[in-house]
Amino acid sequence: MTRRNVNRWRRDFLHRALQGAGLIVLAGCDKLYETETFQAILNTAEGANRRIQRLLTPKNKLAQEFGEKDISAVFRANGNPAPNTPEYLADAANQWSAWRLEVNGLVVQPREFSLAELKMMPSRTQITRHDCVEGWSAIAKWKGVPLARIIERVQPKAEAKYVVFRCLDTNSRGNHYYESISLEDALHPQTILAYDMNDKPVPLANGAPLRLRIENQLGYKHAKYIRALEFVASFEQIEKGKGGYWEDRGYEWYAGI
Ligand SMILES: Nc1nc2c(c(=O)[nH]1)N[C@H]1C(S)=C(S)[C@@H](COP(=O)(O)O)O[C@H]1N2
Ligand SMILES: [Mo]
Repeated sequence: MTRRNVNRWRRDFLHRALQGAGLIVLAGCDKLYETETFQAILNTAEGANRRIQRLLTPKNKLAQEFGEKDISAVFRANGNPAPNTPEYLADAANQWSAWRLEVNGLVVQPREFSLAELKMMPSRTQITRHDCVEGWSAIAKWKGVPLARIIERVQPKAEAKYVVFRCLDTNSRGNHYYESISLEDALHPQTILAYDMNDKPVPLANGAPLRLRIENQLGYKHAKYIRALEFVASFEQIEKGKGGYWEDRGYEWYAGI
C-alpha cells in the first residue's frame, strides 16, 4: 500500500472503530444516546473493554515502561514556571478543591471535573521516559486518569478530530501554552491526565494539578497546568494555527518518538 492509502485506511478504520464503539455520534443519531439500553451498554465494563479492543491499531503500540529502580533521582522542570496568579496560588493552597477541569467543544456532554472526581475514576500508573527536544531525558512514575475514560464520558461528536489542551501558564509576553493531539492518540492506553508523579501529587514545577502524559510523543506535547480540554474539528483558528505553542514557533505538530 502507498503511504496515502495507509493513511486513508487508518482514518477509515478509526472512524469505523469509533462508530462501532459508540464513541462518536453520527449526525442525526443523537437519539441513540438517549435510549436506556445504549447507555447501559456504554456503562458496563464489558462495553469499555470492547471499545478498547476495537481501537487496538498498530499505532497503539505501547511505549517502553520501566521499573521502580529506573526512576531518575532528579526530574528537571522545563518550560514556563508555574503560574503565579492569585487564583492559581489560592487553588494550590486549598489542595485544588476549587479548581475544575473544563471539557468542552464538539462533545455531546460538555462538563467540568473536580480533581477529586478525576481521582475517583479508573487510573493507570506507568513508569516512562520523558524526552525533551532540548536533549535531556528523565524517567518518572506517573498516575492519572486515561484520557479515553474522559472521552467516554463526554462523547465527542463525529466532527471532532483533535483534543486541544488549554493551559494556565503563559510566557513572559502573556501568551498561554496550549497543545493539541489527534483523537486517535488521545485514546492511546498510555495517554493519561496525570495528577501524581513518583507517588506524590504532581509538583507545581511539573504542571500541578494536572498534566498530560502522552508517551509516544516528545516532551513539548505533554501539556502541563491543564485548565481545559477542547474538542475541535481543526486548530487553524487557534492562536497561530499550528496546533500548539511550540508548533506556532516552528516545531512539528506530530512529535512521535
Ligand atoms: N503548560 C506547559 N506545558 C509544557 C511546557 C510549558 O512551558 N508549559 N513545556 C513543555 C516542555 S518543552 C517539556 S520538555 C515538558 C517538561 O515537563 P517537566 O517540567 O515535567 O520536565 O513540559 C512541556 N509542557
Ligand atoms: Mo521540551
